[in-house]
Amino acid sequence: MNAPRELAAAVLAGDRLALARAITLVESRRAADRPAAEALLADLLPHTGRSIRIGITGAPGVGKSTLIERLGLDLCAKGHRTAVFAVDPSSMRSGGSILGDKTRMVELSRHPQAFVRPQPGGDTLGGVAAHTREALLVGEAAGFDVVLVETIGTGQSETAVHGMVDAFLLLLSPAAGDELQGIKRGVMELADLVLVHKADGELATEAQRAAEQCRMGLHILHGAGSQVPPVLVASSRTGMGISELWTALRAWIENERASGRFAARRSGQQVAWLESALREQLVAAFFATAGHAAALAEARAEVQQGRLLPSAAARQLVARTFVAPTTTP
Ligand SMILES: Nc1nc2c(ncn2[C@@H]2O[C@H](COP(=O)(O)OP(=O)(O)OP(=O)(O)O)[C@@H](O)[C@H]2O)c(=O)[nH]1
Ligand SMILES: [Mg+2]
Repeated sequence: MNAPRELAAAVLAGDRLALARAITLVESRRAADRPAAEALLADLLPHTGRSIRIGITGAPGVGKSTLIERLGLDLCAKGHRTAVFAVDPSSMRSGGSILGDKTRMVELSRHPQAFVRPQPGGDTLGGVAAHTREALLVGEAAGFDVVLVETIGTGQSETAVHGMVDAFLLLLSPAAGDELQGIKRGVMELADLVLVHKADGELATEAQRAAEQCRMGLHILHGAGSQVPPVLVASSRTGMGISELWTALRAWIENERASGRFAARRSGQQVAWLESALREQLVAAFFATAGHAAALAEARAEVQQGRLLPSAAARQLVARTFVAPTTTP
């Protein structure tokens, strides 16, 4: 059961225990697990890429998890199979997992057509993003046709999540005037769709006004003649606007497909993934090369004492790596 080939077959057959095991394997930070993880992924790769991948971001507490649960349950009712992942920089610091201890997706986690994966804590952002990308592929191979990735809109993890999804949804609270100032311009620029959330009770009319303000803001941001992200209004509490959100997401993706941007974005993401993996592995290979620790310590001392220019020291260390025979990590 543990051999990668058997594990892959079980994942493809829809075995949930195998799915959880396979994801644990690709998320493992043990170097010894990498060959098995890569063998598994190689077997699964032909069965990936067929889902719709949606990233969901927004300030803490804006209701991302609640929306995912609501949308996820709706999608399951429509016959879809929904997988949920998270990239959460705050859990990387605390070592905890936001989906683990604060989950509001209780119902979705229990749904037979859903799979909710808490993020493993204690990793770097780059590490988590790489693991989430691979976990997402395992989910697709297991037959999930909608993948939702939650991330907090604080400015660093969005780029990583944007790099692995087909559509990027930004959630705003109805207090949009303040919100727009709090959300970094860069995050606004990444958004493919914007949703003013919690449009219920006393906030219902405020939410409509916020959406209007947001539309104007986006027109200025993107400039005349360019594609401006649709702005929607919804409440996960009442369910208002949730099916419209799905319709808008589908329409947006269909439009991307028809224009060729969908395929271009995915292939661009593959190349970007290659480049970041290459950088990571080069650094790892550098530190794994015999004698480099000593050479680096020596260079550090030289640089500290001002005898050697840091850029020149780096160049010498790199030259040494490419002259000497290297080992792969
Ligand atoms: N009024 C109202 N409250 C909501 C709605 N959706 C979520 N909430 C509430 O907002 C709070 C935060 O919801 P979460 O779904 O945990 O928000 P989040 O964005 O995932 O939060 P983090 O993961 O901590 O960033 C909870 O108390 C929810 O009950 C909504 O549509 N309307
Ligand atoms: Mg959440």
